[in-house]
Amino acid sequence: MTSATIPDGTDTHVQAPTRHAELLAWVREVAELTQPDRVVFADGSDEEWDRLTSHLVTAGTFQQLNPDKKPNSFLALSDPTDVARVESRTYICSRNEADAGPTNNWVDPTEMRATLTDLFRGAMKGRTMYVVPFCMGPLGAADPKLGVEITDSEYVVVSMRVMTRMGTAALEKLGTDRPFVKALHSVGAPLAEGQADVPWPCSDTKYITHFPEDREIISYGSGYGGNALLGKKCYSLRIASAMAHDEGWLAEHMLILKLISPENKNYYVAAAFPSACGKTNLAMIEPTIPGWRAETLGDDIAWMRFGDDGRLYAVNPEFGFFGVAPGTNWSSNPNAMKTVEAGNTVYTNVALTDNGDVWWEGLEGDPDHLIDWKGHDWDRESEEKAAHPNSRYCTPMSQCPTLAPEWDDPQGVPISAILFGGRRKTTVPLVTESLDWQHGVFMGATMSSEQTAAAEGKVGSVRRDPMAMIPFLGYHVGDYVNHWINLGKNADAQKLPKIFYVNWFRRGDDGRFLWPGFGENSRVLEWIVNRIEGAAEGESTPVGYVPTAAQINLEGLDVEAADVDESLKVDVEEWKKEIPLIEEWFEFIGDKLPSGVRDEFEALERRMHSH
Ligand code: GTP
Ligand code: SPV
Ligand code: MN
Repeated sequence: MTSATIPDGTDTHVQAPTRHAELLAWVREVAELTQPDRVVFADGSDEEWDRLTSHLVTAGTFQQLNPDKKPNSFLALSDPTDVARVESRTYICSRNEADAGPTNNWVDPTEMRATLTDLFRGAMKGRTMYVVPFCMGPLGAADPKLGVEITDSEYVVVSMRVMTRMGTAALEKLGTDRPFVKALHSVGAPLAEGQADVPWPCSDTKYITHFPEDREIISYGSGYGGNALLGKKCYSLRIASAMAHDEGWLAEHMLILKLISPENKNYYVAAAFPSACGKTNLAMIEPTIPGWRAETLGDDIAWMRFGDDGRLYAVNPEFGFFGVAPGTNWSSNPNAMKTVEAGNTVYTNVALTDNGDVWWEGLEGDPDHLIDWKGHDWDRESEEKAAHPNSRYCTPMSQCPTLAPEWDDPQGVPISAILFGGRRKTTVPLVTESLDWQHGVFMGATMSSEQTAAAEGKVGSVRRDPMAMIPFLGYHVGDYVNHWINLGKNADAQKLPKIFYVNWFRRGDDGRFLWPGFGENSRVLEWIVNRIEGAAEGESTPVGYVPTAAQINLEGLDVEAADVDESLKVDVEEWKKEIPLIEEWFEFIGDKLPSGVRDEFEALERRMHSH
């Protein structure tokens, strides 16, 4: 189907493989503004992958890894200033400032569009402009969630092929008039006539902007992950959360996991932990307790809506994993290792070994010599880390050995439990069951975590991060929490998932983790499932139901009993220190904080005082 031509910056014309009038008009408009040397529609084929990866190798962006170790896989080393999401440069440009809320940067949309138009003028000179049609979630959905990313980065095109259902199939779904999210991206590094390119083009000026009412994204200046792969955080969380608020569903920063009990019963669990706090690891868990098995449905994002039967169903909108490399190894996460070993993987900012393989801190092996993520020689005496703490692998979900067979089902899977969790050295017990939905929403709304390397900022400082969504909300945080409360009010309480709060990261005085984590987290999951079935005991504490060490299955676990006790301890004096922090947080949220959450806070205070 060739029916339209697109002029590029050199006034040659490209045959466009679509008759979608709005798409064609937009592509034309962007090409005229950005002046690329050529316009290419991405089809998602193997031929295209080979062509683009070869191009990236020639350009020096990619190094081909040793095919005996890592078939069809590549290493990219980014510019050292372009290594993580840039929250300070991320904007929600709602029409009214009040709708962006206190947690987001806001600029008037007209003003922001004017700024961006200036930046995008000629921004793709000397480059190719790719038009990348994609679908978030199964292509077979009745109402597929479509998008088109226009980008001048080949790295983005190949990464989008791994992370989304991309290319011809998505373009066919677009038909001639299906609505889609416009996602415009440029690395912001035009090339003058004859100017040589750098391996990782980007700009010091960065804007990651969202226009929630227009369902539109414009990103400038960064080539990295969540800043540039616009189907991920920008679409599937920030724009989708605004859609979900309007349409009565949820777009969440959650993994989706299937647990299979020794009785062969399936339980689906969704869990929200902030960036670099354990979602991928839990999504691919290998249970250590006999009889239990686990399968993976998603490791970062869940879209959830109520089914006709009144249960909450979750779908993973993504098609690949963009996982944290450091700490991933054959014992902590063997399934992630098997997924990447199958090949077809793009690594960013990990280290290169002398035999053309990759290495990062925490991986098995003790290399003498490496090329580090900055491209410098590295040996064991080196002070700097070989891999950046936020280095990542980008790998197809289909290669995951524990992938659940229902992963591509547009229906999704019915969720029995929702877990919230953060990274807290103190105070927060290993696991706490909420009293009911509203109390669970309060737990989610007040959850807190120590800052990680997944975004710019001081690593380790504690911040409130409701439902792990603070960096990803497309609207006002108070309206968001209220949306959660209302969904619970309108649902059948018996069918709602139970809500739990977990903390794998509590530490002893010497800084050691009190709980071994990883596969051993299956012991906590077993307690959670047994609570759902009414088959496990827990103690009633001021913060919720918390098991004693005797109430969870510790058989065969090689840990000091005192550490397990400490990991489960509810220390009311420590919790009292949280009270002013929560008050401060509520003040920050302001008038839109739902009364139900305030009621839960007052009830918590009362329970603590009468304790
Ligand atoms: P994003 O992709 O940024 O959203 O991160 P994520 O939530 O998927 O985090 P991931 O599973 O990649 O884990 C991040 C870091 O936490 C890694 O270094 C892991 O080794 C570590 N981690 C994960 N689970 C556990 C655990 O149970 N205990 C401890 N101590 N560390 C863990
Ligand atoms: C996160 O930071 O939560 C990620 C990585 O999953 S990114 O795609 O950069 O957002
Ligand atoms: Mn994430």
